Amino acid sequence: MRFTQAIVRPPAANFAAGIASALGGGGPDVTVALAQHKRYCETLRACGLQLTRLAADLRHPDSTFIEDTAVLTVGAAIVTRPGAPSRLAEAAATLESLRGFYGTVHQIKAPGTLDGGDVCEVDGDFVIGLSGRTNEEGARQLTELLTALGRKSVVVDIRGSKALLHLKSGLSYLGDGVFVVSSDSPLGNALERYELITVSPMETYAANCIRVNDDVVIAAGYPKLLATLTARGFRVRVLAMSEFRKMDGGLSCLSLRF
Ligand code: CIR
Repeated sequence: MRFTQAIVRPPAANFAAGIASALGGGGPDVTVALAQHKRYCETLRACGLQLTRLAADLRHPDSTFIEDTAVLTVGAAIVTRPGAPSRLAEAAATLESLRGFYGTVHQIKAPGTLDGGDVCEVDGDFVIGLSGRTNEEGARQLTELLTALGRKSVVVDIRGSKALLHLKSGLSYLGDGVFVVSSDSPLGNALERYELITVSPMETYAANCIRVNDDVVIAAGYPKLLATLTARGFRVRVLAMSEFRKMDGGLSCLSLRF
């Protein structure tokens, strides 16, 4: 699938007040995070995307992780209801912005909760993860909306995988039948039809990467995955993500691509 647009939101000055990674690693440096975000935006542009940049939001220190606020696919936009109470109101700005691109914008309603990080599109169909953020009702509403659009979806339960905040913390679909998955992926047989590139346990964070048109973007510091993808014929771009990692965010989380 080819993308032409992305919506991004830079980290606010109080980014460090967001929900930190349970894995530790210390608080993020906002100046470094801003520089990393700038490079991220430049890279999306280099991959052919036009960027819409929402204003940084001091009321929501996690709002740079804008992926969690919507699910976008060809012909449909669904604004989510993020599962962390401190993030619930982030979706309002996304809704506003998406109205400029989509005639109808659907919304997940209470008591449903759903984070975009738990939704992976695979050639027009969807995998939806039940997680600490996405509940059964949120997954049910999304499934219903997708079914009405003629799309198939499968719900998988990742709540037993404590290392995974979201479904896409441990898996990325690169297109052409290829997934990148963490070694402890709970999906097992669900993906048996696909080619799986399994990241080594030392490189688990790198399982969150993004295909943007002709390029794959991965986090810096994961040489094995870089070598595997390059050998497999992908054109790979590498971005420093250290400050977002400290807040449990990965490459997919920093944009809505459509
Ligand atoms: C959070 O805990 O919600 C943020 N600190 C990180 C969200 C990362 N988003 C994502 O994986 N889609």
